[in-house]
Amino acid sequence: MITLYDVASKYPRGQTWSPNVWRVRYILDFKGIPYTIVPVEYYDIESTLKGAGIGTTGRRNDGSDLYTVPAIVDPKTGAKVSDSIKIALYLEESYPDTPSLFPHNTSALHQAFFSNFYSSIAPIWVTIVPRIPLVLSERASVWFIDLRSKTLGKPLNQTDPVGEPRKELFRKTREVFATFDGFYEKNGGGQFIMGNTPGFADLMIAAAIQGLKVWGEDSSEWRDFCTWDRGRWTQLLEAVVRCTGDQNE
Ligand SMILES: N[C@@H](CCC(=O)N[C@@H](CS)C(=O)NCC(=O)O)C(=O)O
Repeated sequence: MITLYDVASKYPRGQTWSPNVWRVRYILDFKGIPYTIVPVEYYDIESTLKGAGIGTTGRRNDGSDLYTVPAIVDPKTGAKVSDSIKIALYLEESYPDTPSLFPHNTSALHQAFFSNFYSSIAPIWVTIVPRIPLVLSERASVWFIDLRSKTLGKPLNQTDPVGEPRKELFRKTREVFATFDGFYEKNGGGQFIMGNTPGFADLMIAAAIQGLKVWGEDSSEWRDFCTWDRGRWTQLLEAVVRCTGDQNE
């Protein structure tokens, strides 16, 4: 069975806050591939992945190696893969008898669509990152605050925009979602970008929406977001949850 390394949190076992990990979970669930989750504290990610023989996904600002979750080990093929998009493509290729993420040969379109969506909403994560320590264990939260304050060049609790810049950020993010709502509107009916057929872009967007829940489901940000585009985004999330089912064991 596939092992999926996740970042440990205060969430109940089997749940995650990380949009990157949600991407892989939705894909495994959608394809019906069983997996087991190994939660790893933030400060242990590097040593755990190194120990499992999983490679880096990049470099930190200071030039040191960066190890990230999600990462998977697949005993069926011996593959060890990190980076959510690489994992997605690996699963698509290695499990050809499962539902395709790219029906009717739409790999390029799905990837381009999602890539555009993701880079367009990227500025909003500045409001999520300072809230991540709240969902981590105490030690991991200290570690995270220290690391992010160093990489961001100021204390993490001073990075969340306030006042007019915050309003402007939300206005712009809402416009991005409205643009993508316009694309979904042209799908000929159904909740997914290809109508009634779910695909890669829907799962990836749902994972991003999961990430926004780090605001807190009782927060004014999340409650407001749920009203955007006539509730399109929470409905998409529900539709993705319905078509995936949880294969985590
Ligand atoms: N591009 C990567 C990003 C993954 C990522 O940033 N993961 C975070 C957890 S959500 C991580 O492991 N960070 C480790 C660190 O910053 O030390 C992907 O899509 O998988």
